[in-house]
Amino acid sequence: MHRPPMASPHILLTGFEPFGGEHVNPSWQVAQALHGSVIDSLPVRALQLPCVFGAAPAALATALRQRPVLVLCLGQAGGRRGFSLERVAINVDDARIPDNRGQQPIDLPVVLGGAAAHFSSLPIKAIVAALQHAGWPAEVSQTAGTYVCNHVFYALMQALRRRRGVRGGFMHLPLTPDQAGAAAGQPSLPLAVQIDGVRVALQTALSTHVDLRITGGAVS
Ligand code: PCA
Repeated sequence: MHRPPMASPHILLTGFEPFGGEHVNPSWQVAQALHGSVIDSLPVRALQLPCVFGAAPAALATALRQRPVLVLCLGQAGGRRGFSLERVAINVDDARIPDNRGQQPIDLPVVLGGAAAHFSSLPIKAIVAALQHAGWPAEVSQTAGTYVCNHVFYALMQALRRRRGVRGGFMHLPLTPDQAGAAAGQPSLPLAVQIDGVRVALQTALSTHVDLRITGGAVS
């Protein structure tokens, strides 16, 4: 009888294909660089997601069937200075620009009838603290936007509600210096720093079971 291969414990790390006129996306460059590395005895498996509403969570759902023990989804956020640990995914798609298939949903739910929002289950404060301790810019972000990243983040947390013990969340990354947006004046962070930062974030997520109680709030 044919049996599917046993899912072995691993970390799932996703990044996106380029979008919005850029030729690269640091989120995929970082995920690709860490593919195959081992963190706390767990191998990292990288997966590239299309920047497409619907297709991106579908690809993620297939990878979740392989039973990762930790899931970190990465995305590019032009304009952000450092590592942005997303606190919350909201149940709204509202695209400012079309996705890579030309879809531009406006004010549609990610999941029909789903909760208004889902929180990250990563220790976001501890990760921010670890990144800052290493000397890199990092902050808690109160919004992942309303484009494909928030869409994937919401779908991830919706799926993980039924996976006890599996933690997941989303981190936005700044541009790298060689991107068009950086040439146009947006802040950037070298790719090597982004790779090191994501490795530290994964290590911290695995070693922290109760998040730090330090402020990451914003007044507005
Ligand atoms: N960033 C976009 C989608 C893909 C990506 O890398 C976003 O922030 O929604």
